[in-house]
This record gives sequence, C-alpha cells and structure tokens, in this order.
Amino acid sequence: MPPHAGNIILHQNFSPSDTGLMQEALMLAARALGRTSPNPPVGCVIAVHGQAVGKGFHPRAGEPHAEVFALREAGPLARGSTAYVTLEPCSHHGRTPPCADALIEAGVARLVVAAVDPNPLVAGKGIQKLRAAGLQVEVGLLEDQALIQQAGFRQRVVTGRPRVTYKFAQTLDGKMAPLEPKQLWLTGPEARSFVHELRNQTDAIAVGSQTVLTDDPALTTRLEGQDTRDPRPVIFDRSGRVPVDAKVFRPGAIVVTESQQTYPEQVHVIRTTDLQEVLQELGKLGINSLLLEGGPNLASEFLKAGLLDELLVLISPKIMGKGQSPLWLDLPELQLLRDVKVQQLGQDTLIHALLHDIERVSMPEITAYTEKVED
Ligand code: AOF
Ligand code: ZN
Repeated sequence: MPPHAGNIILHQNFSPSDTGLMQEALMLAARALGRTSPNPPVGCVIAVHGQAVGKGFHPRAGEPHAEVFALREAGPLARGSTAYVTLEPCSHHGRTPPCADALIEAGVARLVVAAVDPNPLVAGKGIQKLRAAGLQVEVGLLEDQALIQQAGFRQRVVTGRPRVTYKFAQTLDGKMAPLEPKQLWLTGPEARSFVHELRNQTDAIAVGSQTVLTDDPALTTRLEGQDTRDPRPVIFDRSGRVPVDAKVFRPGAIVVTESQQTYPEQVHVIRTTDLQEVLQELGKLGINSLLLEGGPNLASEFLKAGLLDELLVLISPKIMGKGQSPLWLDLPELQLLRDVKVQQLGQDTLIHALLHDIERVSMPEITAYTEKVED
C-alpha cells in the first residue's frame, strides 16, 4: 500500500525543495494518525541546505510535540536551519511547554508551516511570536493536504463535534451491497485493506443496532504485519435491542440509546439520540473522527441533520441487476459535493468527497508562502 496522509493517498513528488520536505513532515504525521486524539497528528522536519537533520512527529496526547522530537535529533544543527511543520507551532502551556519557545531557543532561522492551528489558544499566536523573535515564517505550503490530515481535530476544536465520514460500497449500477449477513464481499483485497487502514486511523466507528444484530461484528482493525489499533465502537441502539454479549461491547465501546437498557460495565452510555448532542458528547470524550459503517439508515439521519461531513464511496465493477433491492441514502433534496478526489484501488474505484469544508483559519497577514529553492 502507498503511504497515507489522512484518508487520501499522497502524491509522491519528493524533491530537496520546500515541498518535498513538507511532504515528508506530512508523512511523519501520518504515522500517528488515529493515535493522537484529542490532539492533531503533526509532523516536523528540520533541514539545513535542503537536507533533513531532524525529524519528529507527535505520537500521542501528553507526549512531546513533533517539533521537540525533531529538534532533539537535530541538536546543534538546528541553529540557522529551516523547520517544516504541518501545523503552526503552539504558543501556549498545555500538557507540554510551547513549541514556539523551543524553536526560538534552538536558533531556527526560518519556519515553513502548512496550516494555522485553529485551537483558539494558538490560532496565529505561535506564528506571531516566532516572527516577533526574528524568524522568517511562511504559511500555507501543502495546506490542503494538511487540512485533510487534521480535519477531525480542526472540526472538534472549533465546533465541539468530531468529523463524520460515511464509507460504503456500491455496484456499477448504483446499488449498495446487500450488506451483512450475506458477507458478499463487493470489493477486492486492495479496497478491503484500505478500509482497515481507515479503521486504524479513525478514532471511532459507528454502526446501527441492525448491523450488530445481523452480523455481530467486532469492528476491529485487521492489517497483517502492522502495529494496529482499534477504533472505539459507537453503537446506535435507540430502543435497546443489542444483547449484552455482542462482540462490539469491548472496553472503550460507546452506546447511544433512548432506552433504559443496562449495558456491560465497560460501556459508556449516551442516553439521547439527538445527533447534535451525541456528537458533542463524543467530542468531549476526545473523539476527533467518526466513521460510519453499515447500511444507509444511520448515515441518512446524519445527512438529513446536516452532520455528515465526508463520503468515501467504493465502486465495484459489478452489476447487481434486478432482483436485488437497492439501498439508498435518504435526502429530501439534491446535495452537491465538493473537493472530489478519485483513486483506483485494484479493481475498485474510491471516490472521496466533502459535504462540508474543513475548518481553516484565514489570516491574510500571516498566511503567505512563496515557493523558493533552499540555498
Ligand atoms: C504543536 N505541535 O505536535 C502538536 C500541537 O496538551 P498539549 O500540550 O499536547 O497541547 C495540545 C494542543 O497543541 C492541541 O490542541 C493543538 O492546538 C496543539 N498541537 N502543536 O506545536 C504538535 N500536536
Ligand atoms: Zn507544540
């Protein structure tokens, strides 16, 4: 599998210029995708004359930030260097001290940032602090890729809600798969490992009670030879139909219900089915990204409430024909999608499209990047 930065595979165009080094910082950040919440994935490369002398990424919340690891590796070589960071360095004292101070103390001369940090505690203050200390700071290089990679964090920190993506497969004649329990694998092996890669990078994964009742899925990540982690299962069990011994009720599981049903002790219960409230609650639990799987009913509810942010559609080169009842997303009116990206995964075609833009901080006075070749 090619490397990922967020849900979308990066174009590899490495060069010793700024772009190549920022690309590398994005790849470093991608290594911790799904592991940093509630923090964002961030990568940093310190370079001298276009040569990387220090690299780092933020491995998880509570641990040092990306810049700290990169500066440690660069040591005294950081003096007079250029630092490439996928997110604006922080200026606040959080669980760790400000990265802006660390960059200043290390004597970094130039800083290239992909995207401004939407966290109100930072939001431009890191850049201003570094400029005030005399660093040459440029912002906006590969910003689009950084925004996709940080989409979940950006949305939660601004709106309180995790970013919601619905992933489904359909045939060439526009029919969603007759999903579980038939276990008809609509897509090929490449698409299947992409789906597990997604689970590996997503904080939580949601299904309706019907999917649990018919299929009893574990909703775990299965990727051979990789250090994987499982997303937190979120089960929408409105009327309390899911039995307590369902496989999804593993530690970390969350259930959303209107019923007075009792669930296993290790399950976090949210007793409302108002989607706004549910998402706010998930946000408070530090969940940045939520992946919807299963049939279209739950996804349709999110869509109608205006709370579905992204679609990932796998189109399989098969024709279902008559006889199979198609499943559709339900919406009263035409909905336009944007930023559509298409990618081939073996025999299947992946379409990634946005319903809502990713939170971006627009500050004309600080977002200016002009490509230049390092001397
Ligand atoms: C950076 N570099 O690698 C990351 C940043 O609680 P803390 O101390 O970990 O701070 C978390 C906040 O810092 C987070 O909300 C975001 O604004 C920023 N994340 N900043 O300079 C990093 N992960
Ligand atoms: Zn920091």
